[in-house]
Amino acid sequence: MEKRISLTQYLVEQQRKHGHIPGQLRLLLEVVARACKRIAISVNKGALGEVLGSAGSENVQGEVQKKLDIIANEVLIEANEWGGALAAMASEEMDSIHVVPNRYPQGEYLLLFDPLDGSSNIDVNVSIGTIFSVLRKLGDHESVTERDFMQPGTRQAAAGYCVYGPQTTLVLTVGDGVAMFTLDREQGSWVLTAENVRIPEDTKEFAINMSNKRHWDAPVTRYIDECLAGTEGPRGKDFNMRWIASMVADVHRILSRGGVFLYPWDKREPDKPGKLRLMYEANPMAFLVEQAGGAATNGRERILDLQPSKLHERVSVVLGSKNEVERVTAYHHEAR
Ligand code: AHM
Ligand code: MG
Repeated sequence: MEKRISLTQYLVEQQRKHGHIPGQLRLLLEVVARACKRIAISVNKGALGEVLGSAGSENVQGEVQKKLDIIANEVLIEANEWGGALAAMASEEMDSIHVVPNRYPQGEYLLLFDPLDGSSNIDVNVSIGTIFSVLRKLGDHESVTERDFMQPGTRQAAAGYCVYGPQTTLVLTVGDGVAMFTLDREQGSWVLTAENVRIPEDTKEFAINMSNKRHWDAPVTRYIDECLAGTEGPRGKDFNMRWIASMVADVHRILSRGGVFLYPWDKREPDKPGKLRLMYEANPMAFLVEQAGGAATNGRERILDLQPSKLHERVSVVLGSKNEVERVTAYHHEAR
């Protein structure tokens, strides 16, 4: 039988090989992975665990919270606050940051997460996930504030997601390529199942919510119309479309076989740059995609270069196969 490599072994080897994952970061990633395991158990129980349906509350962004949104948020906070690696956390489900209480030691990292991404899929038994991003707290000041989180995505020390699908898979980067770990439920362990993940530069598959077509900006309409024109059109090839409505699951497909994902700005909410959140959705996904040889922009600029100005900032997202992302981005620049 082939030798199985666990998440712990992978991280220890990364630490030895490059010396760039400090012990605290390694511990933190293991704790996040453990929390994802607990969330996976709740997700799997479904109706039997009374975890489905709405919680009857709204988050800071005015979205109805599902029971699992809240459960996943609590699991992540509880698992992470006592470990000593973190100074504070931020989440899609919390208005402001959660500073590690003084009864625990303060660490040097900041953790951001979308505890349960793709919430609209929870009750219909379709893939959902957890997305996370790790930043380092800069400076040696004691108290931590929201300002400490305002760092561009290039500063991420690690990022990843866990997809709760037919398999539970943890996908991770510490800035040295992308690795995937599948949860072995019998053993309760994460087993390395893909390393040095690469996204093909070209693709014939796009992911966008087509029902918003009438609200898009001209460059997005141009790009999608050209894909839809198939062999007769300027692209000279047929395209396939997929839309899971869980960014985690759509990005997982793209990391597995290529493709391009778009959630662009649209006219429904002209004052918002997009639907997805920069700091705990777009940034971690952009880091993973770039580490796998793909690209990620907001239509004009590289996502990882954007300087955030608030925790729940929104952004347009175009990510995936490099040549397609460059094409969409060029269309935006041409239209300027
Ligand atoms: P959520 O974090 O509240 O679940 O929202 C984000 C999700 C993404 O996972 C997904 O790509 C998108 O919203 C789907 O949006 P839509 O329902 O407009 O297709
Ligand atoms: Mg989300």
